[in-house]
Amino acid sequence: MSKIFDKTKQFIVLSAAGVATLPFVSCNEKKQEQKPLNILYIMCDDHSYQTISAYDTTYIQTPNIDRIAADGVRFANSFVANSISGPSRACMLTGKHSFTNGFTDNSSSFDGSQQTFPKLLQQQGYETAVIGKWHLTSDPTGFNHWDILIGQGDYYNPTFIRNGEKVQREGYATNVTTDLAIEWLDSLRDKSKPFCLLLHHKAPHRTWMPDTCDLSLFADSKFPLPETFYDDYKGRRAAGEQKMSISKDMDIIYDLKMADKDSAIHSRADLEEWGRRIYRTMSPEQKAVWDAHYDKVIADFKAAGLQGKELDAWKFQQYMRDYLRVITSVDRNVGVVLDYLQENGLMDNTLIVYTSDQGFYMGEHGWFDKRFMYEESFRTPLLMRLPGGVKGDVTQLVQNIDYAPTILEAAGVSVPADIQGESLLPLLKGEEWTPKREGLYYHYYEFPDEHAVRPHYGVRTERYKLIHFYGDDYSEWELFDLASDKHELNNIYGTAGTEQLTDSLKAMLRRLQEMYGEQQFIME
Ligand code: SGN
Ligand code: CA
Repeated sequence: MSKIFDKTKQFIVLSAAGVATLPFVSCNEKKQEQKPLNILYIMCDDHSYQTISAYDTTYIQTPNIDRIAADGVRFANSFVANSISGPSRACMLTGKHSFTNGFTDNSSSFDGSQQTFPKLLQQQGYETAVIGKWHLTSDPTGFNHWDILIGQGDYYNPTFIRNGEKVQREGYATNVTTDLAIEWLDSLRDKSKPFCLLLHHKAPHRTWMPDTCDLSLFADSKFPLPETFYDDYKGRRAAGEQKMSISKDMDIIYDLKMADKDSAIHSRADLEEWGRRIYRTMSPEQKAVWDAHYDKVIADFKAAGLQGKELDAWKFQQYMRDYLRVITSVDRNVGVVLDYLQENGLMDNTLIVYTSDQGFYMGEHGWFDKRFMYEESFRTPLLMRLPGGVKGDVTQLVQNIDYAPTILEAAGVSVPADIQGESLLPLLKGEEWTPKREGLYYHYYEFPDEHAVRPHYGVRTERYKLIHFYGDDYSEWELFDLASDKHELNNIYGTAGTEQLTDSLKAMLRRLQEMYGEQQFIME
């Protein structure tokens, strides 16, 4: 933990209600008031750490998200337990691995009768809300207020379900979600209670549709192709079999918006049909602005007649432009919420979290999407700003099952013994932290839909990663030394000299599976 600045003048104490409070020093520093700790948890869908400037400045500046990092902790090694939306959200809510919380893939339905951290906070007197993407199929439980998108939700004029009632709302999803959050913070909640708000943007999920005001951004940018864009997947069978390649699977019409008016461009039949329908929720005014931008791009694309690697490179550039435009809107909207907290005196008693439901491929290995235990999708951005906490980088390996115990402990609510994650609060306060787990356990289950990534589980330590891809008549092990092979191109499983290392990682994997109760997945 490198501490840039340590504000240890403030201490967390417990109020009579059992809720954590921070001593508050008024402007003239004479009067001491006790303020309970609020929670603002912002989570985007598929927001890669590569596109947050607090992590990486290659592609974009995100000054507002960076405000959270600048005034708090940036987790430099933050990971998920299962790199896909619903499962990831269930891990985050319960503090438990997928197998334990029962939501293993996106076709699952969340058992809302189980323990979650919002429910525990609510029982201790918190006012709780979830606004935006939910994606857990069953209705939210443990929230005083919920206003959620249906499934993935639409980018334009999306329909929300507010406490059970469907309401279609005009506008762009990221702006609308922010407005609903501010409305709840400002006028719907019971202000006599501390709050816990889960603000879940659907952006920047596929198909990366920008707000009309951001369409012209990045038009002239040329983004560098990732080093591994033309990966040949040698020695990594499952990586070679996926269907999430920019070259082969990213659709010109559906993903890259080349839905020309004279229907001269064609792509995969089902995706072409969907691609021509992604505008169905737009108003004529929104569509007119959209067309004024894309019609020209479509005309240029047709005229260029690109093939092969030139077409691949064009697809990458177009993907990046749309994705980064969507991020620009996310960042602007994060700024709106931070400004609201600032203007309403809530900065000094609110824990602010920024994260994503998983990482995302920005062309690394030639891919979009997530799912694999490889670094870009196993990692996820994580920034936490605790009033009175430290600022700087945390380098220890942390995981999204740790969020629930961290938030509970910060709120002064006791952490139930069955939670599998470990509280990161000591790290936010600049204290020593030694996790009970020896390494990170990961398990991805969804197959074959939608991107043909084989189910796999594995363990990651600071230096090594061992993965087992499995299925009927399918068993492939991969071992990487991240110190010498950060892009995970060289599978050293089964090579001479790795026997002892492999045995010790397999033994660690077994111990982790035993600790988390998933022994039936131990395979040879
Ligand atoms: C949709 C997307 C997939 C994506 C999954 C899961 N297809 O099905 O590309 O992998 O969601 O994403 S789309 O045609 O509907 O855009 S997740 O983040 O929600 O798990
Ligand atoms: Ca996601």
